[in-house]
Amino acid sequence: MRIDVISLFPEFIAQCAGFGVVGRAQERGLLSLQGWNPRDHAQGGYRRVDDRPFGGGPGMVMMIEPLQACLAAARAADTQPAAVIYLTPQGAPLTQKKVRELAARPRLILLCGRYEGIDERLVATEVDEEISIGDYVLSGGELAAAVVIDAVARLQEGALNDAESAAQDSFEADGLLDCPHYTHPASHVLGDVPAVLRSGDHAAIARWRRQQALGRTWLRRPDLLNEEGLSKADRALLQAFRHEWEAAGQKQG
Ligand code: 9WO
Repeated sequence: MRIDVISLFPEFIAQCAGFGVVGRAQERGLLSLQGWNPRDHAQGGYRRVDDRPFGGGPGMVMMIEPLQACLAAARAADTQPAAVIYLTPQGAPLTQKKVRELAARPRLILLCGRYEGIDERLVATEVDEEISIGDYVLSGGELAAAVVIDAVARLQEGALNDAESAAQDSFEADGLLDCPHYTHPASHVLGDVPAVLRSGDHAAIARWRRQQALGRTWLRRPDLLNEEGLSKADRALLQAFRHEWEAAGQKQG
C-alpha cells in the first residue's frame, strides 16, 4: 500500500514510521510512505503557507494555493486513485473497523493541518473524508496521521510475525480488551503470578484469560461489551467474575 502525507513537517512522520512493525513493513515493501511539504509549493521569497483568518480572531489559517499545488503533485506521483483524508477533531471517529477498511485500499493521501486549520474551501473541494483519532486537540494532524499509518501498516499481509498476528486476530475476533500478562519471576515483592498460569492446564489458562478479558471489558469499557451477543460460556465466565469482584470489595480488575 502507498501512503502520501501532506505536512509542513514531513520528516516528523518519517521518524514516527521508522521503527518496529511499521519500519519493518516499509523494509519488506508492504508499505511505501512519501511526505510532501506544502512549503515547497508556496510562492514568493517568504514561501507563505498561512494567512490571517477572515472575520478576525487569533491564529492563522492554511492557504488554499500551496496545499492545492502540493496535493496535485502528490496525486500525480502514482496512477492509482487515492482518497484524501483530513485528520481533524471534526472528523468521524477512527475505529478498528475503519482501520480495516483503509488498510484494504491500494493508496491513501493523508492531509495534516497546522495552526487553526485549513481554508474550508480546500476541505470542501479536495477532501474525501475527515477522520478524528479522539476528542482532544493536538498542535497539528501529524500525530493523528502517524496513528492511522501505524494501524493500517500492521494489517498489511506479512507485516506481523506469527505471535503478533495471532494476538491481532483474537482482538479483531471479539473486540474485547486484553487479559493481563505476566513473566518471570513468578514470585516478587510486587506479588505472585496467578497460580492458574503456572498450572500447565491449558484449558484452564484459556478460560482464565477469556474471563479476565470479559471482566476487564465489563469494568473499564462496558460500551464495548454486547452481553446479549455473548455465548453461554462467556456469560457464565463474566457472571463468575462479577461475583468474585463484588466479594473482593471491588478492589481488583
Ligand atoms: C486550534 C484552536 C485554537 C483555538 C480554538 C480552537 C482551536 N481549534 C484548533 C484546531 O482544531 N486546530 C487544528 C490543529 C487544525 C487542524 C490540525 N490540528 C489538529 C488535528 N489538532 N488536532 C487534530 C486531530 C486530528 C485527528 N484526531 C484528533 C485530533
